[in-house]
Amino acid sequence: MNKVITLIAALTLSASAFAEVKVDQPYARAVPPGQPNSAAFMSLKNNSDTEISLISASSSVSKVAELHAHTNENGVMKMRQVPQITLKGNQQVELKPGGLHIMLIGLKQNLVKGETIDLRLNFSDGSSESLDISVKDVMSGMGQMKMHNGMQKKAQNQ
Ligand SMILES: [Cu+2]
Repeated sequence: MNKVITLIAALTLSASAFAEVKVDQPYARAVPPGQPNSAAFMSLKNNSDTEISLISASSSVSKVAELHAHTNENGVMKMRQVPQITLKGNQQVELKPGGLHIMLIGLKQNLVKGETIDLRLNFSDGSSESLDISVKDVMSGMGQMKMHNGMQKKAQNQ
């Protein structure tokens, strides 16, 4: 299936003019009906010289939004909640499948590809940003690992 088209995110950022953190290409993972959880991803860029942390998030589509990280423990990908996602001065941090993400726990509705959901980010400097983010098909961590292995095989054959 062609995933390229889904890369064209419908970005409708309504960031505050005072926000020091720039949010780029935010999106949420489409999940089939009945799935209790999903996740949101994006790129965060700290445009100030001082450290700012993403300290919490919320969305009307889920009961809770938690900040999560993935760690690889002996080849097993594990997910854990982190208290914050720290952006050093002028640092850019990627939230992406298999890495840092915003976990949407206790979904109140289906997340359907092509739709838009709200997401609010709260930062340690007291600023917050309300985003409308698009829902896209995202491969699961498992799918990614399979693809990775496949690519390695291909490289060896060349
Ligand atoms: Cu998670």
